[in-house]
Amino acid sequence: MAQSTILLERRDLGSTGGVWRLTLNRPDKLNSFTRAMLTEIGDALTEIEADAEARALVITGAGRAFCAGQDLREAAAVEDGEAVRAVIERHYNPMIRLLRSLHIPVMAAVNGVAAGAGASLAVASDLVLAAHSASFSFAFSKIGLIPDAGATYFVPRLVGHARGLGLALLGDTISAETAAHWGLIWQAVPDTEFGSAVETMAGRLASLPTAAVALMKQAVSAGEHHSLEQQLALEAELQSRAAETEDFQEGHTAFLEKRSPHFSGR
Ligand code: T3D
Repeated sequence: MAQSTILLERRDLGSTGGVWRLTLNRPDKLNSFTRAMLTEIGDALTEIEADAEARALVITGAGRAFCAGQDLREAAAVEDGEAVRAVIERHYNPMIRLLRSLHIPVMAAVNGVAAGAGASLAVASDLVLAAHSASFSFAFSKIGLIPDAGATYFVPRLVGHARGLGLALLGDTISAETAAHWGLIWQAVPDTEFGSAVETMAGRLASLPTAAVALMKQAVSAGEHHSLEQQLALEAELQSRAAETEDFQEGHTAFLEKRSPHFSGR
């Protein structure tokens, strides 16, 4: 696949699978999204989903930014409601759906500013690590738009209605440390430790019982809109499937043998 606006790499873990890394790669424009880039991201996520041996995905940005959202120069060229609807329905919404349906854990490694739909992409990931110098801005109101790419869904669920709506209304930029303090992201780490923290976390995610992770993600997502009864029934169903995995056998045996488990993801 010809790739110019993203970099896609797969680090082989031998018999236990591989870790994917998707780098948004328009550093001179702060990795803002063009149609071409969104198409490449969609293709990449489809390729990753088809990789039955994948164990984790890391999404990050090249250069000093994570992603500054929609490329506003490209958007200006097609500026009307139907064109915006089309790009959302053809690109942004499928990207978020694909990301959320991946069977593997997804980490956003936020190396710098995450603005607009770039911030939306980050918070749609399963776990967000950010460098202290990174920041988050749902700056849509500054250009007369509303948050999209799932931000109106994820942000209030992560930080609560008051802060979620406040971030949307004011479009304020918050630091990585504030984002962590508010529960928008998992952790903010000093810049000097960011690279190693990302590698360590990617390794941890890749060593998880991946089949159970997929079921866990399904359960937690469904819990957002289920009643307790529905969720208890779903947990029983999904737990019975987790209990049929090789990793459950390994985890159980490892406990009894007083050793660390070595999960294969199966
Ligand atoms: O429109 C639709 O299709 C609907 C979908 C909308 C989804 C959205 O994401 S809307 C929100 C779009 N994003 C923004 O509003 C953020 C715009 N960017 C900024 O506010 C600032 O660039 C930042 C706060 C992110 C960073 O500021 P700073 O001072 O660190 O950098 P800079 O100098 O502003 O940017 C550096 C370069 O990147 C610069 O290019 P130049 O002048 O050197 O050639 C700048 O124009 C470019 N850049 C940054 N963000 C964008 C961008 N170019 C195009 N689109 C951008 N979003």
